[in-house]
Amino acid sequence: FLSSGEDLGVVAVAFSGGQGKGGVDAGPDALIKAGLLDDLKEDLGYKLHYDGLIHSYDDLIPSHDPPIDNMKRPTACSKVNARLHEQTYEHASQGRMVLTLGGDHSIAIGSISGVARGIRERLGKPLAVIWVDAHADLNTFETSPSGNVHGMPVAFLSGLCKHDVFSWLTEQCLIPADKLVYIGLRDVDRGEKKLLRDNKIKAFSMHEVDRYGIGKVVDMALEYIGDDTPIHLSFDVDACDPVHAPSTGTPVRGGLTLREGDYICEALHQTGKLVGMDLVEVNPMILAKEGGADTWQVAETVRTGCSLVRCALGESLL
Ligand code: B3U
Ligand code: MN
Ligand code: MN
Repeated sequence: FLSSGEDLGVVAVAFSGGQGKGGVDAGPDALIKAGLLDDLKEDLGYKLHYDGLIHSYDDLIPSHDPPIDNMKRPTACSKVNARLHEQTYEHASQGRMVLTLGGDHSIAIGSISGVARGIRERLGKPLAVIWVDAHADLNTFETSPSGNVHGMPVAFLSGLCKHDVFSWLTEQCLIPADKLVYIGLRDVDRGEKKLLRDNKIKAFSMHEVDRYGIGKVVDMALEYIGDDTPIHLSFDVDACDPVHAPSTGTPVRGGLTLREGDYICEALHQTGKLVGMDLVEVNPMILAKEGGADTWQVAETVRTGCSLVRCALGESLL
């Protein structure tokens, strides 16, 4: 599906407005400082298309941004994602694999919609999304208990929820509900459970990971999506167990081991169908803020994030 396997578009997004905790905007800088992009270039041989910037889109963020219909910071979330959409769309329409480093998970609204539009225009196909997360991020503005947009991206991306705030999300940006698969869920709100059931969305929670093992789960996910569909991997680092990724806004116990996370990424790389990836919710500041500063835990989380991306881009191929 890619015009050349070696071309990689990279967008670094320092955005935290999809939730209330500061620090997740420092995620991309931490990942890049740890050498992630150098590894992709030097070890894995990618030709990087990266503007060298960590985008905070300050020009798009209003000083006053009151809630609309329970959505917090709606204007910032919409404008930042609309700009990011253009960036990932540009890479995808050139036939590049697109890597987006967040930032909180609300940025998947822009990153995935841009890749989806690029793929639709280039190949006439929908984009499939594998969403690896402790949370379903499927709340609508009506079901959300928090009003945080990082808990809503899948509802907007699938078209299950529409709102004027995101009116720029046109039909060709959307992910059909039957091309969406979750892995790693273990903290799903009641309203989200109903949406999952009513729309028959495929989800492999940690229960299924325990029951079948990660190898079988990924096989089943791929079989469900089908052979002819390009895939975007949206990886929330909180899918991994807090042992491996403690420095994130909403850690949930009982998550993926480091190897299970890396395995998902490796297996998706091996399909040759991966056209986009997000790595989000690395928050290098959160533990310091909450009084448990531990540089080792931050380093461990960053190391996990880097490992996931390298595996998705082919690191463990022998
Ligand atoms: N489901 C809750 C909590 C949450 C979602 N995503 C994260 N936390 N990281 C919500 O706010 O929608
Ligand atoms: Mn998430
Ligand atoms: Mn999450």
